[in-house]
Amino acid sequence: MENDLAKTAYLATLRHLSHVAPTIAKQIALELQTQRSHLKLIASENYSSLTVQLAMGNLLTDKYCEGYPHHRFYAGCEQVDAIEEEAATLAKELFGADHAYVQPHSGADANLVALWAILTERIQTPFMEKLGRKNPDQLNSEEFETLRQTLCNQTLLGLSLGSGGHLTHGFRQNFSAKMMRAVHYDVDPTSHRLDYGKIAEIARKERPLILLAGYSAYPRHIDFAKMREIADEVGATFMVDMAHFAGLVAGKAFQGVNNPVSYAHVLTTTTHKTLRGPRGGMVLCNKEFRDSVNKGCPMVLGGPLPHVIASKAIAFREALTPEFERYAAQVVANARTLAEELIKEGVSLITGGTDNHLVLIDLSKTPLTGRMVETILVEAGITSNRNMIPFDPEGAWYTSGIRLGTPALTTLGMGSDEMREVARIIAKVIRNCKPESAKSRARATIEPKIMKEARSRVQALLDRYPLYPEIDLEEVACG
Ligand code: DSN
Repeated sequence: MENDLAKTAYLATLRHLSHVAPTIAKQIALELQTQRSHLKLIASENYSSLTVQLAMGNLLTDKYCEGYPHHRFYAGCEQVDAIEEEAATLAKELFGADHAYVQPHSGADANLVALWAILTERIQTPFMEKLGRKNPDQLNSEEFETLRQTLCNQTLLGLSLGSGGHLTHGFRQNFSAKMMRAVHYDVDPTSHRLDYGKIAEIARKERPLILLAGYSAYPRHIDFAKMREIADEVGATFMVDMAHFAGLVAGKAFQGVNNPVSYAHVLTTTTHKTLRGPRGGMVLCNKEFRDSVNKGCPMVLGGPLPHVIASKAIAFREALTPEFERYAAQVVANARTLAEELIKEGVSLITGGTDNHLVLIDLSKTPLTGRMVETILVEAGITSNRNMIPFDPEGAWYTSGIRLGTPALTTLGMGSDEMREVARIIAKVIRNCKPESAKSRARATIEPKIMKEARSRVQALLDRYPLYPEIDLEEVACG
């Protein structure tokens, strides 16, 4: 995938670090070794290209550029303006969006910017207009307090954390539930799928300012046309958090009513999951929200990271290629094969399968918790994460679920045969795993013979699909 120049530059950087900061270089090398010795099945992770990584290591990190292109609070932003405009233009082309704001440092930050922009456009602006003032600075204390209370009392309706939503979708311990009045919809208790009739019923009762769709752990498609209809019926702004599946949208694996871009007023995403870019976030929106979204920094965010924005531009360019479309289709095909084989092997899945890149194993009918299985799988050389299943009796720490995702293994080049082997290894580990004691919800045991077999089968897969084969750590001499 990478050319010789990228390899040379990457190795030179590591070699340099090993001279000037051996402890840091050593941890980077160890991280590579760890990632090389495990099958990465964390649904929200991926492997970015060496070029995406290299683009972040430069002097752009030294530049302050609060504001947005051609409207900055610092001098000397001409180059940063050009880079940010290029990244935004590529993002718009990739997703077919009216406007792209590429500054958010993460998906959570992107969500904050989006919520704030919607509150600004829909509540603050009309409030100011009614009083004949331009901005909140011109309000007296009493008026400002009324504005503040009005903003806080607006309703956000999103998928509950337990049903696969995200912390920033109004989870009570998160800021999103304190800046607004948060209410939730759940998945159906039996099918574990979204029930659009029920969502419409809740929306009619709650009259939300914002209807939010999107997930971190929901293995099925969302019908965004239906969600938009609900939003329109109750006069809500429709926001979609596509952090998990943005790469599947960009790569055209999600089309029609499953592609949210033409249905949502505002969309948010991370750039490092299925999209395979640098760690970061982004907001897409229609023209109505553009001006408020652009003011995300400095009103919501700290200073932009121009070196990361440069890398986002590289990633968007990579995602505009036919190779990326093939990748996105394979991510979905691999998840489906993984799910089918797990079921064949007797593993229970939430909703009985998947439409996207993730699979949610249901351990609730076993004596195991997600915490136990997560730990045992890491010993076997598989990284995944424990995750709540809908209405989880074990809560968020121990959980009754394991979330698996195919974006990273697909990047390595794995296909259906490999997914079947991965499923069989995981199923065998789960079948042979037992709680360590009646009291423990965290620790499990497994026969050493089974563990040894699992490890060697994992290693056989890793040997065939090496991570960053261009990088020879011996050459770097930082170990
Ligand atoms: N941490 C991300 C995930 O794993 O889904 C969401 O924030």
